Amino acid sequence: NQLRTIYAFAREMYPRNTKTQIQYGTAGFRTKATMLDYVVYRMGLLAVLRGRYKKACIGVMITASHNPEPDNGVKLVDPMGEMLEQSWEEWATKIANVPDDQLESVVSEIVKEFKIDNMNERFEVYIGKDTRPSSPSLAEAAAHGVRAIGGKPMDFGIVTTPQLHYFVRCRNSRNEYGQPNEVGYYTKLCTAFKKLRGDGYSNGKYENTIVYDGANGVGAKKVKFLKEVLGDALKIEMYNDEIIGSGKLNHLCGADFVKSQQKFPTGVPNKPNVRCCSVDGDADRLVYYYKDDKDVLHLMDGDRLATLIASYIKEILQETGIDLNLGLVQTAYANGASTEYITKQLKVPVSCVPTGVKHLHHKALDYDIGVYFEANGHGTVVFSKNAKQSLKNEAQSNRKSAEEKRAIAKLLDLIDVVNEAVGDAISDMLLVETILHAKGWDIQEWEKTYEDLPNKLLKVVVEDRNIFATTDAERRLVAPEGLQEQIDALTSKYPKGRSFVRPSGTEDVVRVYAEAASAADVERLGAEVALKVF
Ligand code: NG1
Ligand code: ZN
Repeated sequence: NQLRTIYAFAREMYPRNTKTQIQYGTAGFRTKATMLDYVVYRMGLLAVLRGRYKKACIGVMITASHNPEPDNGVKLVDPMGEMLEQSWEEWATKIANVPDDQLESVVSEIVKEFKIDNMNERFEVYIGKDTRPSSPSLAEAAAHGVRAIGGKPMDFGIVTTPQLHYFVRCRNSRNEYGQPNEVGYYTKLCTAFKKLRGDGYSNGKYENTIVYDGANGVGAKKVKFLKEVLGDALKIEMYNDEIIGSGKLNHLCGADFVKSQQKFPTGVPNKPNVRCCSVDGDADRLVYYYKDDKDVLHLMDGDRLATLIASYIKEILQETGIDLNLGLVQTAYANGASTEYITKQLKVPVSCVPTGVKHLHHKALDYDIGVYFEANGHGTVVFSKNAKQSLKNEAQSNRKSAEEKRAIAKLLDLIDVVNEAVGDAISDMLLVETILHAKGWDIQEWEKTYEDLPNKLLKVVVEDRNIFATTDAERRLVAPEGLQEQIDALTSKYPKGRSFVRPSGTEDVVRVYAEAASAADVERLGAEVALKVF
């Protein structure tokens, strides 16, 4: 009976009137918003099935992050607030692409495959959306899908992607992680932030004001609340907070624009040497930057966030006298200088994994404390149960000196500033501000820790990007045959030369990354490798 409802509903309200195939990639489904109604409805169905299988609350987020305003997308959030488990991505792709009259049979197939025997249980599905004009009707489609198969949709309205991940995690942790709502989120993060900051809001070269670019999206909307909760503890000067439907979402501003164009965003006052930050359209990425007296942009991207955070955690860990292993996870896009700095100077182990947050997150869980960031500014810190437990135990222990106990308390507060579920621009900003404050640094001091190698990221449009296959965390090609040897020959000509080629998981292009000791060399190396790919 339930199956019949699903089908009838689909045919009437969300028919699949296209032949175009769509794929659940690293960022879920993402395309023109007008193409997504039926896909999102079906993700509502899948979320309930996943929830019954995991016996947990699942999330559905409607967003296309840094894409232009007419695009939209949908992704599912797993019980601990992580990205959907990879093996289910194939089911997502399958259920999204079958004709309407095969929906029933795919649902039955999933039920059978995963031996789902609790089809009458009504788990909650948490739904969130960004500020795109197309988001409300898509969130409604998700809720319809959830209801059609007997689940319980709960719509949180406009929230950042990381907020929705956080709510799902709280819900499934029996509220041990925090309260699954916005008040709970701001309270947890801001209480810890203020405690760490103490009474002295400025310190050394650190000034208590940050210029914030909200990308005309949810990151702007949400920072208004944050400002209220923080009060004087951090002065946030917000720009790019245009209203919904202005068409300006991510337009010439936001974290993706600043990082990929290496340009100062429009809409932000161009004052020299001022600490600025930008978030992206769903507030899960963050970059810092400033312009110098000569109008040159200095960018602190995800690699810089990672090294700053890891170095600070290492410092406090030493003060606690507790032996926990700390590690950093990067992708091949991390600047070689950052990897060298963190391994050789900070002596923190680094692992490299394929592109995609799920890979970074997964690897970070191998450490007691795992810091991970993509160069584009998406990342967070994860703390193992063991780490949290030993910190809590030692905080009470007689063996620890007063000084060590202070460090332990500091680290425990720092954990509460972090959204461990997923990379979170708001939480990451509070974390960076905490560290700069503690160190008494301005952004220039931060920049001095190491010097980035000149680098170049190019897109090459090819006939079929699927012929490119990689290995070694995407750092080497295994197909087409012979191409890797040619790349090796080119890179060996340049001091500190490094280059790799991989098919994009989100666009129909092949990406070429190049890095070398000088700007002139990197231009040459990038162009030479791109020509081989073309
Ligand atoms: P692809 O298109 O697979 O390179 C891009 C980003 C990733 C990640 C995903 C998901 C680069 C080079 N790649 O992946 O870091 O953020 O999008 O949004 O920035
Ligand atoms: Zn994003």
